[in-house]
Parts: sequence; C-alpha cells; structure tokens
Amino acid sequence: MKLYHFPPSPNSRRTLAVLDHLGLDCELVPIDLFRGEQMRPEFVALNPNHMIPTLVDGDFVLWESNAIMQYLCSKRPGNRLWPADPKTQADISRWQSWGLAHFGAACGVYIFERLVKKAIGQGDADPAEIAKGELRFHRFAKVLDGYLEGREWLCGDGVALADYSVGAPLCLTAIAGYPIEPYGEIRRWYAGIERLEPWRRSASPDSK
Ligand SMILES: N[C@@H](CCC(=O)N[C@@H](CS)C(=O)NCC(=O)O)C(=O)O
Repeated sequence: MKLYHFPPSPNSRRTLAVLDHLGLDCELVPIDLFRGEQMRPEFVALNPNHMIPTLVDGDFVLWESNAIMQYLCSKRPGNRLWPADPKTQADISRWQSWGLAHFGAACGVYIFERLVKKAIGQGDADPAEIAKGELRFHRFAKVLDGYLEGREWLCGDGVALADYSVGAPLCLTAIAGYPIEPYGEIRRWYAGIERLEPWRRSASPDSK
C-alpha cells in the first residue's frame, strides 16, 4: 500500500495513526501542499479532488480519511478501533460523520484563516470568517464536551476510530487558536489521545 499524506494535516495524521496502531506496512509518500504538489497531474489522476490523504492498494484507490481508516481496519480483523459489532460500528461512524460535517468543519475555519492563508500567501485571517467559525465551534464543542462527561473515549471503553477522527483537528490548537478553554472534558479527552504512541508518532511518520 501507498499513502499520500502531508504531515501537518489532521486528515493525514488520523490515517497515519491508524496505520501505526494496526502495525500495517505502507509506503508513505509526502505531498507538500504548501508547494502545490497536490496539483501534479499524476496525483490528480489518483484523486481528482487533489487532496490528501489518498491510499493506493494495488489497483484500488481510496480517498476520504474516514473511509481510509475503516478500510485499513478491515486488514486486521478483530481490532478494537473498528469492532465488527454493527451497533458499535454505527456509533463510531456517527462520530466520524459528525466530526467531518460539524466539529472538524468548525476547526477548519480557524485552520484555513490562521495557518493555511499565511502558508500560501493569502494574507491575514479575516475576523468576519473567524467570528462565523466561532459560532460553529461553540455550538458543536458544547455537544462533544457534554457527551464526554464520565467517558474516557467516545465509543466504548477503548480508543476507537471515532477518537482519532474527531480529535485530530485538536493537534493544531496552539496554531489555530480554537476557543477550547471552557471545554474541560474535551481537553481531558484529547490529552488522553496525545498520550497514545501511534498518535504521537503520526506527527513525524516514517515509512514502514
Ligand atoms: N474530507 C477529506 C478532506 C481532505 C482535505 O481537506 N485535505 C486537504 C488537506 S487537510 C487537502 O489536501 N487540500 C489540498 C487542496 O485542497 O488542494 C478527508 O477527510 O480526507
């Protein structure tokens, strides 16, 4: 397998963490988004969205980080990240969908305004965009914070794909400056993710 990735990206990191967690062999191919490498024709041929992460497994090409994570788990039957039980899978899938559509999208506003724009020379953050992001962030952070009360992990009693998916954007808290301070449960839960070796190693991955 080959995984095209860009190390600072939370979308990449969650797939890298799952590869590591499951101990799967995969060639890692860095795509430098800040240099526009995702626009190279050979990469666009794999992913017409010109986005990382993108996985190639023989003649099978898969994009979308959550789908990649689920597919990687299918290589290690019996793993705890994506257990076979249909209700547990549905619960994990619910949080992955929610993360992509709501919490992660709110974080994405901050990431784009405060990190990406600078990196690609589009100037400073737009306060009006940040204000819109802030409304969305608080709306969904309240839901996550409330849900995490009394829980160490989102689904069941161990780390699952849901934790890597929803937690990933929090790796950029210091740079993106999300208004995370009031959400003690989220901070506690994410500190637990930060203690996981596969997550830590995903910040500076080596090909295996
Ligand atoms: N929903 C996608 C989002 C992927 C995504 O947003 N990738 C960004 C980096 S974080 C990207 O490759 N952007 C390059 C571009 O838009 O040209 C996923 O979860 O994989």
